[in-house]
Amino acid sequence: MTGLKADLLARARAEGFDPVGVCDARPPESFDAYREWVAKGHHGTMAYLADSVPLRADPASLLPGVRSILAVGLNYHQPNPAETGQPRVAQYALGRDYHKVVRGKLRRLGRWLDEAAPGERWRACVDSAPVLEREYAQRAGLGWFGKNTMLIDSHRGSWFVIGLLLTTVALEPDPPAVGGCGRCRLCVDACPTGCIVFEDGRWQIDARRCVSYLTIEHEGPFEPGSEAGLGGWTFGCDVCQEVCPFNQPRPHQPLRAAVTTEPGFLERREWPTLERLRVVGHEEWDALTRGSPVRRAGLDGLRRNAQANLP
Ligand code: B12
Ligand code: SF4
Ligand code: SF4
Repeated sequence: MTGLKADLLARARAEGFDPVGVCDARPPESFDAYREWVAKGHHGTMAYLADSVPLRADPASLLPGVRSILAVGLNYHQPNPAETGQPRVAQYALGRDYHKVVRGKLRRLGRWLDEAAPGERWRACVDSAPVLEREYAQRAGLGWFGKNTMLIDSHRGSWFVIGLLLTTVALEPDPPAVGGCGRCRLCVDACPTGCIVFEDGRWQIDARRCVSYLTIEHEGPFEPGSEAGLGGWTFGCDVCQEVCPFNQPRPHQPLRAAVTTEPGFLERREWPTLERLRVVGHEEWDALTRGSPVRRAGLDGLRRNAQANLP
C-alpha cells in the first residue's frame, strides 16, 4: 500500500469511520439499473433522482479528473425500543444529522489531502450528491447488496451510513466486497408494505410504497387507509434492517450490532408525544428539528405522520 493511501485510511479510521476502503472512479456498472428504476417511476415524487440521471452516469461530472474514491461507513446503531404514545424514529435520525457529521469528517480528510498531495482536488459526498454511493462503497469493499438493497458488511451488518471522498489522486484500489443473502428473505416478508420487489432479475425497492419514503419524502396527505401500512413509524423505517440476521449480535463477532460511539449520534432528541406532535407549532418544530434529519419531513409532514400513528 502506498504511504499516502495508508495514511489516508488511518486518518479516516481516526475520524471514527469503519469500514473504510478505496476504489477506482470508473463509471458505475449499475447506471442502467438506476435509469430503469427511475423510468419505472419507483422513485415516486423524488424529482431530484430523475433530474440527476445524467450526472449519475459518471462521477467525473462531480469532480473532473477524479481517479479514486475513498468510501467510508459510520455506524449509527443504538437501542431504539418502541414506546407507546411516542413517535417512532428510525435509528439513523435519533441524533445529529449524519450529513453534517460525515461531511465535516470528510472535509477534514480533504484538507489533510491538500497538504499531503498539493495541487490535487477532492469533493466530499454524503447522500445528496448525484452519485451511486452504494455501488462505489461495494467496490471499495465496504459491503455487498442485500435483498433489502442495503449495503451489508458480513462482520458489521448494515447499520452504517456511507460517505465518499472523490479525489484526483490515484490510489491503489481495495478488493470489492463479496457476500449474499442466500435463501434468507426475512426482510422481504417483514416489510410492512411489501415494497421489496424482485423485478428485472434483481431486488429493488418500490420507493412509492416504502415507509421511509412516505414519512420523509412524500408531500401532501396519505392515501386514505394507508396509515395502517406505516407500521407505527413516524419518521423513517428500520424493519428490513431490524430483522436481518447480519444485524443480530453474535458472541464471537464484537462488531455485529455494536452501539455507535459517535457523540453526535448519541445526542438523542427528546420528542413530544404523538398527540402533541400532531399539532406542533412552527416555532417548536423549528427548535425540535434543528440539526436533525427529521427536519426533512417539514412541519406539515411531521404533523401528518404523528396524526397517522394515532388510534
Ligand atoms: C433515494 C434514496 C432512498 C429512497 C429509495 C431507497 C432505495 N433503496 O432505492 C428511500 C427514501 C426509500 C430511502 C430509504 C432509506 N435509506 Co436511502 N438513499 C437514497 C439515495 C439518495 C439514493 C439511492 C438510489 O440510488 N436508489 C435507486 C436504487 C436503484 O439504487 P440502490 O437501491 O442503491 O441500488 C443500486 C445498487 O444497489 C446497485 N446494485 C444492486 N445490486 C447490484 C449488484 C452489482 C453487482 C452491482 C455492481 C450493483 C448493484 O444497483 C442499483 C442501481 O444503481 C442514497 C444515497 C445515494 N446518493 O446513493 C440513500 C441511501 C441508500 N439511504 C440510506 C439509508 C440509511 C436509508 C434508510 C435505512 C433510512 C431509514 N431508516 O428510513 C432507508 C432504507 C430503505 C431501503 N431498504 O433501501 C443509506 C444506506 C446505507 C447502507 N448501509 O446501505 C444511503 C446510502 C445514504 C447514505 N449516504 O448513507 N433511501
Ligand atoms: S424501510 Fe421499511 S417499508 Fe422500506 S423497504 Fe425497509 S421495511 Fe420496507
Ligand atoms: S434479512 Fe435476509 S434477505 Fe434481507 S437483507 Fe438480510 S440476509 Fe438478506
